[in-house]
Amino acid sequence: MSNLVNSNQQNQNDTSGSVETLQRVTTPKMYRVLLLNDDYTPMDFVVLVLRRFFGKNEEQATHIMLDVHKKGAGTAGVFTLETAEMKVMQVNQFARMNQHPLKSTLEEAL
Ligand code: TYC
Repeated sequence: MSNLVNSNQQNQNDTSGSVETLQRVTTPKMYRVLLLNDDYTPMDFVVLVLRRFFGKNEEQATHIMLDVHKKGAGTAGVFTLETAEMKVMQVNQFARMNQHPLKSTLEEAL
């Protein structure tokens, strides 16, 4: 599927791919930022991360943290690719700086 706007004169009457193209132009792909469970990062630190980088309140952050703790992974937020990549970098750097093994990653939200 093309990410380009259909501006080529020769292709003006070729509507194949137009719906997908318009959807892509107007609706960016979204990405989930996941937090991964581990055995060592303190629960309070994960709650802090969710509040600091994902704008969660104490109750929301605790709920997400416990979900990750029980299930192995969970969604901290859903963003465009550029923002999701930035959040992953910030979380992983902040965890490293505080010597915790906490990791975040991203996946396309379908
Ligand atoms: N499992 C950790 C503990 O028992 C807590 C934890 C939760 C760690 C979520 C990482 O993404 C995480 N201290």
